[in-house]
Amino acid sequence: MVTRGFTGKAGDYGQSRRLPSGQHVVSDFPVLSATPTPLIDTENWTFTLKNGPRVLAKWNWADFKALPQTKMTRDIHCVTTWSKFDTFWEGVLIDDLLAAADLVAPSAYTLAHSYGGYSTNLPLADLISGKAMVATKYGGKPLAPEHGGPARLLVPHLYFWKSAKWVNSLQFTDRDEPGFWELRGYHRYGDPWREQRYTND
Ligand SMILES: Nc1nc2c(c(=O)[nH]1)N[C@H]1C(S)=C(S)[C@@H](COP(=O)(O)O)O[C@H]1N2
Ligand SMILES: [Mo]
Repeated sequence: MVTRGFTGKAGDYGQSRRLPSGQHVVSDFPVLSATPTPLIDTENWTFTLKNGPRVLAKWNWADFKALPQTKMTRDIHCVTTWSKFDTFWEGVLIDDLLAAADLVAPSAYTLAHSYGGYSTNLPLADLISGKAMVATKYGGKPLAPEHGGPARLLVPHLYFWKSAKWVNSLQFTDRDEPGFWELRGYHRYGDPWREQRYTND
């Protein structure tokens, strides 16, 4: 499989415009997890929208799969320097979740939480307007457990640690509160195009 971007020399216009500084392209799909893979049965899976501790809306798997499903092909960029082009996902846009909950967002900041205890902070603005989804399929197939199945957040324009695997809730917070990696030295926002890898970048 050869495409123009991959074969161009360093500095080739097409690739440099597409590959953020300090990144290299991979064709495999590395697995990066801080914890063992939790095995979650879709029978028991739920996804909750919260405002602080208060539940705003909650879906089980069947209800979630009945929401509008959207396809997305995007490049992804991991802070450990690999990037993968043209990854193909399907799931529910955050816009469609908020619409289904008939919700006016109560704050501008969120924390995504996962089965297993992982979390990551995201401004609401980075989740809406078609930018992000809760993905349940990758490459046309149900999302594999090691990549976050049954469902993961996909926020492809930020470093991939923001795309919480095994996601089970999105919580509105009054302030921007750091999550798992942000408390351990990773950047609060994580824009790969500005190389926001670590806290003070
Ligand atoms: N729940 C959870 N989500 C997570 C992580 C994790 O350890 N736990 N790792 C993050 C990091 S650092 C990266 S690079 C991506 C890796 O996703 P992948 O294993 O599908 O490549 O998931 C992110 N989401
Ligand atoms: Mo990562």
